[in-house]
Amino acid sequence: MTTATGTLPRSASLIQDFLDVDRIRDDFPILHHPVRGGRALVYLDNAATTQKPRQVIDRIVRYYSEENSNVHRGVHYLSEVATDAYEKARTTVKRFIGASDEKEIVFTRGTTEGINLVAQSWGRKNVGAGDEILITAIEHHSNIVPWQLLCEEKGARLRVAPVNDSGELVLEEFARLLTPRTKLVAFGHASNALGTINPIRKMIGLAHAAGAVVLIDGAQGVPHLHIDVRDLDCDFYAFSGHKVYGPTGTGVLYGKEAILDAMPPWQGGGDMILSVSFEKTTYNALPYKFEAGTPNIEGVVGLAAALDYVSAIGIDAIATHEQDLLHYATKRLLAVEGVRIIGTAAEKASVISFVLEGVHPHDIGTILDQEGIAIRTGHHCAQPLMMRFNVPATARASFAMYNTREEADALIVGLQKVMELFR
Ligand code: C6P
Repeated sequence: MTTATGTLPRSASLIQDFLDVDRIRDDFPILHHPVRGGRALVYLDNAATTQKPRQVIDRIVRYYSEENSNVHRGVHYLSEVATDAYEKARTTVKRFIGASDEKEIVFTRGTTEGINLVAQSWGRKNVGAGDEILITAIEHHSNIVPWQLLCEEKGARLRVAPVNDSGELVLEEFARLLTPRTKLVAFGHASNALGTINPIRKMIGLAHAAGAVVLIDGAQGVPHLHIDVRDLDCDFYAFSGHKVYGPTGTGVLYGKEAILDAMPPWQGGGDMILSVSFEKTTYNALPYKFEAGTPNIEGVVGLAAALDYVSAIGIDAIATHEQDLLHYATKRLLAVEGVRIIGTAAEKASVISFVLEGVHPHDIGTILDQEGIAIRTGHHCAQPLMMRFNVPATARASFAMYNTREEADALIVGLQKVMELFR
């Protein structure tokens, strides 16, 4: 079974009907909404964003119908109700990722904002000229550019641990690149472009042994793997709500309390202060110090509903089902003439990147779209990784809890049509 560190279930392919997928699909109204002139939607773009269950949509409607107010500001009834809902959501997130305290849960707009927060606050304070930041070759731009900006500003050096031809981190190289100058190590839990699941427990151990602070980009981890930040012992873990069935514009930055406490605020405004005078401002306690301005209250309560939904189904059951789809679709794809899968790591999240000989990925995406099949094509915000594999772009199918083997079959039929058109 899935463990606290995010190991995938080994027996996945044996358990085809672990989830009641029909019942789950009933919870997602959009899956029953035809596209492209009446075609059934086959939504295989879940790594970009997941669809939302009725439980999340209804929660947002209820928030605006019965609870809407600003938080932490009013003494009136609605402000209390909204504040209560917002803070209860923090507790839900805390439990979901195994944090010790609500103070360690900072609400953000998404993974990107969480990483930028750490770069701008922790980074500016702790990284200096000649210091190093270590990332890996499979990072999303959101886990590259904030560090480049910081390095440029501080005269620090960005180092990159390589991946092998399967898209797996070369752990010995990663270890070799950790030096006494390494201040921070930042890596994805799982790759959005290839699916590779990193051996994060080992990586965290190595980074800590070298005296570095560790940030995990969990955008593609939280939707598929059980997360226990205390057990992992990472210093920061950032993720996006919209990739785990929650609303867009929501995210979480987990940080160890002592580390967050020592960090300066990164944005100024309402809610992050205790008192303001023209001479001096004192800052609010954690986590409010990092939540300047009116937050995305509706989004946060929707995110809590999404995490409750995932918990009720069970992340282990979801992982088992997704692994079944991954293995089934991989096998069927490999049987299609001209298909080459980019990213063949032993441990993968339910993401399959591929190219089709003689066909540009955008053409694949456009033709599949005419059949109602949604995949993503392009560089997946991981251009250095595309260069590593010598491809300008790939087609990417990514599976979620509501996908079925029949949808994987539809993808294969669609690809056969693509091949016929280009033959
Ligand atoms: N990847 C994809 O189609 P935001 O945009 O902040 O919610 O997430 C950014 C991000 C960071 N890290 C990883 C590993 C990601 O996959 C993403 C988002 C989407 O693959 C959109 S580019």
